[in-house]
Amino acid sequence: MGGMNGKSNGIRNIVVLTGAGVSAESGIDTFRASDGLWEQHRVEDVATPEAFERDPDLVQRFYDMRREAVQTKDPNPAHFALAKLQRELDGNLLIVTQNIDDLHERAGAEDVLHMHGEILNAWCTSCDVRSRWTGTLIERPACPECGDAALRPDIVWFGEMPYRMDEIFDAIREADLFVSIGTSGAVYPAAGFVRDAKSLGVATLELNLERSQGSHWFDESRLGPAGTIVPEWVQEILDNKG
Ligand code: BV8
Repeated sequence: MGGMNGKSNGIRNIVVLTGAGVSAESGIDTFRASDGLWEQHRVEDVATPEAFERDPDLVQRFYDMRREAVQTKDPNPAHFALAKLQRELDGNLLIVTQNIDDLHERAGAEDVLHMHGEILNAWCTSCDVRSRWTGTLIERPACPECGDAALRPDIVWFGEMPYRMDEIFDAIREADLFVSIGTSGAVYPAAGFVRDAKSLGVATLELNLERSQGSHWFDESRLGPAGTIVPEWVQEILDNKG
């Protein structure tokens, strides 16, 4: 099967799935690391619709904190390399991210699919409109569209269906290569994409600091910090454009 380095084996369309690890070198906490988010907060207390029902202040404060933090961080070489690949690849590169930060876009990437939502959006549960939001929600501000005090973070919580799943499956079906970057493979349906890709005969590559839970499903795993191994891999692909 064609190498992952694009040696004129016609790798045109690529789907990249990213997780918290691609933003770690930008200073954004990952989830499962020893000092990760889930060490400080119980998922069921802050990232489920039931938690929001039970204690909306706790949930709003959790996301207000992360919304403020994201705006103090900058993209790293992994984000910039993926934006470069998207610009220079002959075919199509879809970046599917589990991350709620906007670092891919700030590095110049377009067409980023946030399957778990975006921290810089507020979602009105009254009029269903999503509005750009950089401030806090704890004080129950009015929806810019309908005026109702019914804004929640535009985040896919556990038990809720991720966004734009059909588009993701269509892109995987059209892809020559599926690449997973900086994710532990612990959360579904994202963690199942590698198997979907494999079953469709798509080549699969993992770029991660350590082996993920789904490592054995990948044709190749390269281990190291994303800020180093992603630019290296991108250069290989571009050097070998058919
Ligand atoms: C749903 C937004 C159903 C919130 C998130 C099948 C089997 C078992 C369970 C399930 C299943 N199907 C569904 C479930 C339940 C659940 C689930 O998967 N539970 C897990 C815990 C077992 N899934 C759901 O609930 C999903 N919804 O199934 O809906 C449905 C069906 C029909 C109709 C209605 C509903 C929704 C899941 C989405 C939840 N929201 N995020 C927020 O951010 O606060 S998930 C959140 O956690 C992230 O988005 C991400 O997805 C996940 C964290 O994972 P990672 O990003 O991978 O981060 P992690 O810290 O774990 O790992 C970091 C990795 O990076 C590590 O491997 C590390 O080595 C590496 N790394 C670190 N530094 C670097 C690095 N790599 C490179 N360079 C570095 N420098």
